[in-house]
Amino acid sequence: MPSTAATDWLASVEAALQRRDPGEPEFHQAVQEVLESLAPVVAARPELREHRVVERLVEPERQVIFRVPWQDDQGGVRINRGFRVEFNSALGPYKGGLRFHPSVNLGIVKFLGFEQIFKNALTGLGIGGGKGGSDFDPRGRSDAEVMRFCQSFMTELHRHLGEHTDVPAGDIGVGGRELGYLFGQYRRITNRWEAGVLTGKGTGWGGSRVRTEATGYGNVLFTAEMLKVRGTDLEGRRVTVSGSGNVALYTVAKAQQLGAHVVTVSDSGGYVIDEKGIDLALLQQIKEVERGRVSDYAERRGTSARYVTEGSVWEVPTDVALPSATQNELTETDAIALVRNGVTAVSEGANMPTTPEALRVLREAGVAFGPAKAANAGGVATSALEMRQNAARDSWTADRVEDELAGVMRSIHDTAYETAERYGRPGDYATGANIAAFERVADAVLAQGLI
Ligand code: NDP
Ligand code: 2IT
Repeated sequence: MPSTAATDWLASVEAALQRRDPGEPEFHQAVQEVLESLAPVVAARPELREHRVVERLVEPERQVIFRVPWQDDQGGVRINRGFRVEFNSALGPYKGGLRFHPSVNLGIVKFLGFEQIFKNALTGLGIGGGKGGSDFDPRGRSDAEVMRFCQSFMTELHRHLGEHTDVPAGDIGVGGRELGYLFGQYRRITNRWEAGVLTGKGTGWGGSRVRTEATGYGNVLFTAEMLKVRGTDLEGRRVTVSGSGNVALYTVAKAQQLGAHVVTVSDSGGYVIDEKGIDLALLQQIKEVERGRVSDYAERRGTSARYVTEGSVWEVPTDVALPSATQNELTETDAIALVRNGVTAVSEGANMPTTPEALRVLREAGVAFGPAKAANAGGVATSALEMRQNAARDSWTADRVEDELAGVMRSIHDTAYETAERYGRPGDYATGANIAAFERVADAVLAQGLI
């Protein structure tokens, strides 16, 4: 099939999807970003169209939506909505995090689940793609309220899970505390010690060392690989980071270990610019112990730090930008500002933080761009290592896990880089990652028949 026919056909698949699943803009955006890359593959392999592999990949295998009733500390009845989208299990059990945030809806869970299929394929490990969550807002809730919510959520979700079936982990609003409550309730309902049913567990009860750090560490390692190709490294580089949650904190940590000068973090209220460099110990105390805000950091840090509530963190001049908060947080205007200020690399710790318009600006300017499904795959890869440890009833040292993580990130980098070259798009990691991941999943789907 000529490439233009392939492009037209992919556009028709996308148009059908938009008609069939209206009101899911983030899902459409994620699908479009992948399909845009696939014309050369579809043109070269007619069996993909004949067996309708692309149409099958954009349709989740199963979607579960459920009511989550719980009681607040005043005795009031609260109702939230729970989701689990089991997107694709051609390569292994559904795997992907749970997000608790008021913005969560089916379209957002589907975008995250769709991305997860390809991210997980890139790790080279045996994990399928899924995602879940709730519109529950943990902010301002007591530990007891979070526990009751998690118990109610798991009371429904447990029937869909299993170490060989579907294995959730954390995402926005779901960290160690929530995973503890979720695991406790799963164990209580099922009467099984089934460690491999959730990842990101505490290291004292089945969790892998370095899982907490893995997403941020992995994104910095991926960035270092991209810089290496360009004959440089992170030593002495000025770095800006957005977010101040799990991914952001360990992005700051690893960037600093590699000699970078990290000057920003943010949250939904604003950002902090700290010209002396982020004091990680203070930030961790405020975020991980006190569950505070970046404004508290600015207050306690002294004169080097300033809290800014106007404009965008991406207006701060930088060599390397690492968005680590949420989807569509880096817009076209932001990309123009970054390029004007001389950015050389942007790598996505968050899922889909860069809008399509912003990506176009970065591409045209020749900025090295690490797409989320490659750059932030260190978290889920380490989850797969946690599953491996659980299956063997084993517990690896931090050094061993970090070595494996570094190996996975290098391999993802090289796969994306080489695939982009092979398809005539040198340096285009986004296209390389999409094609390499799609081919791995598509081959498995084709081999397993009409399922
Ligand atoms: P956390 O809940 O730990 O932190 C989220 C951070 O992002 C907070 O600083 C939060 O600020 C900010 N944020 C969230 N939503 C918004 C919003 N709508 N606008 C502005 N800021 C926002 O989550 P994680 O660090 O785990 O996740 C961050 C990103 O990384 C997400 O895109 C997630 O999907 C992705 N990711 C996470 C992985 C993991 O292992 N945890 C793995 C791979 C990707 P505030 O407190 O004000 O809401
Ligand atoms: O987006 C992601 O890759 C995650 N939130 C981590 C998923 C996982 O199963 O570790």
